[in-house]
Amino acid sequence: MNKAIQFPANFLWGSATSAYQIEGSPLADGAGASIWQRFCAVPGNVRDGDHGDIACDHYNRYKEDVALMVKLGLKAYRFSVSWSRILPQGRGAVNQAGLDFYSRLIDELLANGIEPMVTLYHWDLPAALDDRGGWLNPDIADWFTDYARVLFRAFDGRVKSWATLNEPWVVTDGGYLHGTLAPGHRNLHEAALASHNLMRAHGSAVKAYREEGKYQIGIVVNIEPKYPASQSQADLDATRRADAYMNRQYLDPIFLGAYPPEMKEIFGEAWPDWPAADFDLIGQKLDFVGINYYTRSVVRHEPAHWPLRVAPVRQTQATYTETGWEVFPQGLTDTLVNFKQRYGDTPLYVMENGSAFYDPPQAEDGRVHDPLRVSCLRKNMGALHAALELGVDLRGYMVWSLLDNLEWSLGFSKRFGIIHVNFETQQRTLKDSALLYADIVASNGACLNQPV
Ligand code: PNW
Repeated sequence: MNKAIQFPANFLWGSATSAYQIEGSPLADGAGASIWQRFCAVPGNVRDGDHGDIACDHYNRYKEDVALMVKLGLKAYRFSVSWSRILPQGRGAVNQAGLDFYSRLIDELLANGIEPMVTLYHWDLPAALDDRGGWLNPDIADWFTDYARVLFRAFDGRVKSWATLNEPWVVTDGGYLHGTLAPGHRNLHEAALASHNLMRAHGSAVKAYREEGKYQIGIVVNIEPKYPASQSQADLDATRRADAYMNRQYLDPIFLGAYPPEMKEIFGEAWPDWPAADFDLIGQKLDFVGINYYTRSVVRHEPAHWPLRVAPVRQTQATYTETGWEVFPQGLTDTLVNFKQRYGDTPLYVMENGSAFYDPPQAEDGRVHDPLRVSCLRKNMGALHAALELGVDLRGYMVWSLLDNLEWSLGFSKRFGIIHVNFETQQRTLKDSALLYADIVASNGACLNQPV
């Protein structure tokens, strides 16, 4: 933090979004429904009954949104493809009009010198596949691979950076263990199965990419470093379980060939001995790993909490964001350094990092002042730079998010954007954090050395 900040000349600065959170028009041009469309339609699932039917209307306004990226000087854009736009039934017939939308978006990015970074799965499973069991059906590894091949064949070359899954942990924990996200199940046995099938699907798609593609493929995981609330053995064990469940569950099988032993401690008989051959598939070599970092967690032993027996401990001196996440920039450095120590030198990208805060009403000067987000961004940049200084092979940073958007079950109530979206008028306004980010990108971080 003390050293003058200067990122490498080729550092890839960008922003991230996901399909269901911004696109709107979920059934346009022959698309099939996704589990998120279904989930939003059930009263009580999403705050205020919000849904993604319109969202940021990005499906129609993508050119305007790319123009905003140009204005900010961004060099990359991470977005996801909606599986059911490409394959309305999840498998079988390809919907050309769905491919055409992403083709137009990719062309618009390339014409403006912005590198497209595509995520194949950011949680919006085709509803037709959920009807066949979704992530619980072992056939999903093949369904996902067939879908991935369609995209590789259509776009590889124009797209040079692919990610299979966004945050498998959230897919399982929210979708199959606690039921807070689509498809809303709450079942320990299902969570184990969904996790393993996600990893099989990931590995299978990477394998297919080696036949179809020429550039880079990786995975994106969310990492939340865990710190013990005390040095008692019970708290240390709780920390180990929490870390295994959230952080090591998906990276260990890829890089070390096995799930953490804690999985059985947590899941008991719901965690089977998986076929050994699956780990050859899961362990495909990756070109990069994407890390999403938002917060840390200080944890203690709590026998009443199912199934981890872990409870978070609120930090009385800390700032918390609107999603209840502690502002803890040091955790970003720790996360990147820990990755290097445990798994070695794979190129890393921070694929998401950001914060939800209440944005005061638009000021008279027509600007959106978001001092808390600005402060977080500055601190996170220091933490990011510190990781580079410590020798982490870090290639780029994607801020979450380009636009305020549908924050899943929290609806539109939480704003993560560096660009404000008025959801009544669809007007976009750069927040102060966007202006700061533009300066960071233009100066490769050097602007952060000036006193505020
Ligand atoms: C990520 N957690 O979700 C997602 O990739 C984005 O789509 C989302 O909008 C963003 O972060 C902000 O929430 C996460 O509980 C959801 O640790 C939950 C957690 C982490 C990431």
